[in-house]
Amino acid sequence: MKKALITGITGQDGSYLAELLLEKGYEVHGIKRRASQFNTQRIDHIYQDPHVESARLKLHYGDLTDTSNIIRIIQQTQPDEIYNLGAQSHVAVSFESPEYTADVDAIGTLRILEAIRILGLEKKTRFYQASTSELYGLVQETPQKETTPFYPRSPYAAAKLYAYWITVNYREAYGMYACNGILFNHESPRRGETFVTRKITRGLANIAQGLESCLYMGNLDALRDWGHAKDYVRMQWMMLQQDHADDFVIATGLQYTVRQFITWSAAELGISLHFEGHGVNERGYVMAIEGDKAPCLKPGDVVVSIDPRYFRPTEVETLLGDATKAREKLGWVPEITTQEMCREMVAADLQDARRHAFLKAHGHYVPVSMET
Ligand code: NDP
Ligand code: GDR
Repeated sequence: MKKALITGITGQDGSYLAELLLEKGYEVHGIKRRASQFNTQRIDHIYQDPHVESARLKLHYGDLTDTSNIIRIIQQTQPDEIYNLGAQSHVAVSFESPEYTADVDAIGTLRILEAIRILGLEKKTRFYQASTSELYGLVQETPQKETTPFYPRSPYAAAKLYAYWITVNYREAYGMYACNGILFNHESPRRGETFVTRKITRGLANIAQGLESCLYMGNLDALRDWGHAKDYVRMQWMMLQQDHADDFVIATGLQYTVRQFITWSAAELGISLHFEGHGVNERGYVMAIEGDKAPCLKPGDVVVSIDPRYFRPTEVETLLGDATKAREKLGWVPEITTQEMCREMVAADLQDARRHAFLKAHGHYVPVSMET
């Protein structure tokens, strides 16, 4: 039985990847952080009682900032494959906590690679690094592919740049099987609530149910190439099954604006939006309401407004990926379109919002957090 170790197993990608590897018969080890509240919601449905001998999902307390902890977990588990998905993954937050972001995202990667070397596992353990389209930042070429020069635009991207190159370096220096997946944005109903797609689907669903009144947004003109996380974790696994380690761009090859994603999400909820303008201080936009799916709104209500707090000191305006290499060498193509993904996210958030609205109507309301 193959063994995999996933850092970031409690995150969006970690949860989908753990599901996939369990389906494939792996023994899956995951690193979770100690927190003051439960933080395993995304993997609770695949939890296995560790007291049962046949359990194939095993969690270990740990942190990418803790070298001895990383070495010990890798020593104990002796994994065939390590997927390094753990990260302070929020670009805007990286401007607030740049040093921590560098420690986790850059040096955390080095810690794992060094642990593999210290433990003499260079020939046994294959390594996947969660690299990112943010490396392209101020884009030098469109669409972006494996050979496109990098130009990071945030502390997050600069940290991930180090992680990218140290992965390449350990492959070249020590013959390790170490790969970078340069993944463009990918989303799902499990996406963190503060990333733009989820913020939109959750916020609008709450508004449609009368739980909130307005969605405060940053740059609506940003263009992103959004895929579905399920498609992308499949590729993470495929990358570690090749004869030779290599780096691959993973993307859909289509891009849309944040505004377009808002429009789709609203349409799913029966809300038709009218964008009057998009200056920093202009109060946005809704307007006509169609159908009865959003009973709490009336025509003219403002449901989207711009809040300058959500603008970044340096923005990545446009990203568009070219995944030709992944298609030709690995036969990978995304199966879920951006619009289908949006529909799935809205449906999941609407279900949650309805549950909250029902509780509220019966006096059991737990406030939904909107601090994003
Ligand atoms: P999430 O933010 O959903 O998950 C991040 C995971 O990392 C969580 O499990 C989190 O734990 C864990 N983590 C955070 N800090 C530490 C730490 N100090 N030590 C150990 N674990 C830590 O990210 P995604 O699942 O969306 O992304 C997975 C990876 O892919 C990340 O590295 C991200 O940077 C990268 N990436 C993501 C893309 C995307 O569009 N989703 C695109 C390209 C790259 P906890 O649950 O406790 O917070
Ligand atoms: P990104 O994702 O920065 O691309 O990083 P995010 O969803 O945060 O932003 C996408 C774009 O939307 C704009 N935007 C807003 N973003 C947020 N979060 N909140 C807002 O209110 C808002 N309004 C507009 C942003 O300015 C940006 O242009 C994600 C993360 O998953 C990274 O870890 C990963 O590496 C990259 O995707 C690829």
